[in-house]
Amino acid sequence: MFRPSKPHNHLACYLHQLTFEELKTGLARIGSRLSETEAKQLMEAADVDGNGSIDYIEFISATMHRHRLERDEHLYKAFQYFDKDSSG
Ligand SMILES: [Ca+2]
Repeated sequence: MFRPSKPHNHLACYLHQLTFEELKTGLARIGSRLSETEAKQLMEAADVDGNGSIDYIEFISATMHRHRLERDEHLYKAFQYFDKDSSG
């Protein structure tokens, strides 16, 4: 069955919250070289309001402030993966 690769419900991206498990799973899936420790640091750095999950705004803010991370583009792809997961 044909399915569009890019749904245009961008609002869903803003509403979806990533847990640490989702973050790790997604990073591994795209072949990220971030270690468990680095993933946790990313999680803690990104979770600005400390509610234990990362929303899209926090995610983007983290990648903007943390240029030492390898590839922001990689991380953005990761978020897109998570979003696909959440819709299924
Ligand atoms: Ca948060």
